[in-house]
Amino acid sequence: MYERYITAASTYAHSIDHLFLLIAALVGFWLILAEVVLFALVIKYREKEGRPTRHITGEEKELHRWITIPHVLVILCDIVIVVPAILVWYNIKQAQPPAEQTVRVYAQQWAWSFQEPGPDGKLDTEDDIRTVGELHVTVNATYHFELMSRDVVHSFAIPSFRLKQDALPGRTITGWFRPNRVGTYDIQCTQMCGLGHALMAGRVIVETQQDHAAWLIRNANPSLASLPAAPAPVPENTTMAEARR
Ligand SMILES: [Cu+2]
Repeated sequence: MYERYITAASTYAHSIDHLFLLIAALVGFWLILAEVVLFALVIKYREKEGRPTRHITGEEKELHRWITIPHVLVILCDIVIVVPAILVWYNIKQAQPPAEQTVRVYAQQWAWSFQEPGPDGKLDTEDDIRTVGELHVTVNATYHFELMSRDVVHSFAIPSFRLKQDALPGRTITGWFRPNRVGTYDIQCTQMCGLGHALMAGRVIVETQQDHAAWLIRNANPSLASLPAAPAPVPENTTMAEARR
């Protein structure tokens, strides 16, 4: 629905978008109605020659209704927002579908670094691939991430996935995403974390299974991972992991 303005590249992006639309529609309806009524009353009861000002206490029944009826309606609208909001929250933040891959994300002033499993598919083994500023993932695979901060509070955000999660020093926070569209998307820090906060950008590269497998082979250490000895030629957009070798 918002594809014209912002790409949706994860399985839960649309449920967040629908929630935003619901909130905007309900809040927008009450905003416009309240402003129309306000200005209509201001114009209707403006100062007029010979009309005395009426003292209104708000205690009369017919005046009280101007408060109680909108009040009840706004509370009903709150319920209409809260119920789907809890469902979306539960599906994204509480329930975690089983992971096909797990990656580790480190936030620090002022860069993102990542640890991904190498060709063996397991973290914390010798063929792990470490990158700075670039996360490579496979399309249509469910990823768990373990998010850590090395210094202050940061926030790991991938707007195209509608993913945002604070990173807190001393804690490992887990979450998940499932990219469903091949492409390169921004990673941002969305928590003021110091002078270089605005420069703390990265990107996530969602690639096909074949491209990801080729990237793994190019970046894993062949002597450690028992991989084909001859790595593919280094492409133009050399990653940090590639540059390290
Ligand atoms: Cu920041």
